[in-house]
Amino acid sequence: MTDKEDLYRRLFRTALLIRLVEERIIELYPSDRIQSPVHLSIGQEGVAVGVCDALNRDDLVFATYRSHGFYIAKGGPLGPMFAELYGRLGGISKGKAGSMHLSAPEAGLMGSSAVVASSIPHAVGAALSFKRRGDGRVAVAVFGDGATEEGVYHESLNFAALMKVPVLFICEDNGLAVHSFRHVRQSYRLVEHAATFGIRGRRLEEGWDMLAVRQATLDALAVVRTGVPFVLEIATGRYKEHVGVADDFHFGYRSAVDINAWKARDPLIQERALVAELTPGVEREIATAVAFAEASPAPGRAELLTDVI
Ligand SMILES: Cc1ncc(C[n+]2csc(CCOP(=O)(O)OP(=O)(O)O)c2C)c(N)n1
Ligand SMILES: [Mg+2]
Repeated sequence: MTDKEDLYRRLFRTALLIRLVEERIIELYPSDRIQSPVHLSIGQEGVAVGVCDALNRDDLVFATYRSHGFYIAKGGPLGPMFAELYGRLGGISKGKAGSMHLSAPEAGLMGSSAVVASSIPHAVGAALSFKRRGDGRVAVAVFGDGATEEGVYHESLNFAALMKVPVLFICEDNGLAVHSFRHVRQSYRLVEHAATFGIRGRRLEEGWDMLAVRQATLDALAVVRTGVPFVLEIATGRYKEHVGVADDFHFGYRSAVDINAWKARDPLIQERALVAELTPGVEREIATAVAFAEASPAPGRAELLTDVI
């Protein structure tokens, strides 16, 4: 196998793991064992996989409530992730954080938050600390297109540009904030907007293409590692409803046609032979993780006030 084929299989397997984990979540959800709301990233896996593969393990990612993909792609442990969704003691945060606040600091996923845009300034702060220590690491802020409408996004760009810190801003542009399309919400284009702060940027249309995302991230990181911010906007498609495990075409705000265009290019749908070959191993990994969560005890009263202050 060539290096390129090897790389593609590695990316593909991680993307498939994310997709099948979220499909398992869909199956489990009606049983009520998952104790938190879930924001699925089915359709968006290529972004998490391509970005994280380009990073070093000690580069830090700060993400959102829609971060199962980034948690897995950055190398967070799967059993503790399921246990976290279950609200169990074996969870990565002993069951107190849930799906929307995943973290795996030892793997470089520093944190994620349900409050839109709130982890963006944290990434900028981490980047400032890396700069002061001169240790060559970078911080990555991951956020949706809707998050760029929050004031703190603009403040963060300004501060990052002024202080010249090594932060990569990754916008996952799925075109939607809940049920609202981007064109009715925004009068700016992200790359041009970043340029007004003196920040270089790029928009990538092929968010389904893991190799293209990885290469665009490597190119952006080459700039960031010189000690300046960069904005990388990646177009992608959310297949499921905003929050929850169902489809949402019956709401009438969008039609399946919009998403079918993404599905037609989605390697996890189109490359059936590779999916069939890799699925059994991935399913075994997921079964072990779910069994870990099922066996993990619920936190008792003694845990009520630990780790919260
Ligand atoms: C500060 C804040 N305002 C509003 C909300 C409600 N809210 C949750 S997700 C969301 C849409 C965000 O869209 P986007 O940033 O594009 O991310 P996506 O859900 O598409 O991944 C909103 C408005 C919130 N959680 N936090
Ligand atoms: Mg969005």
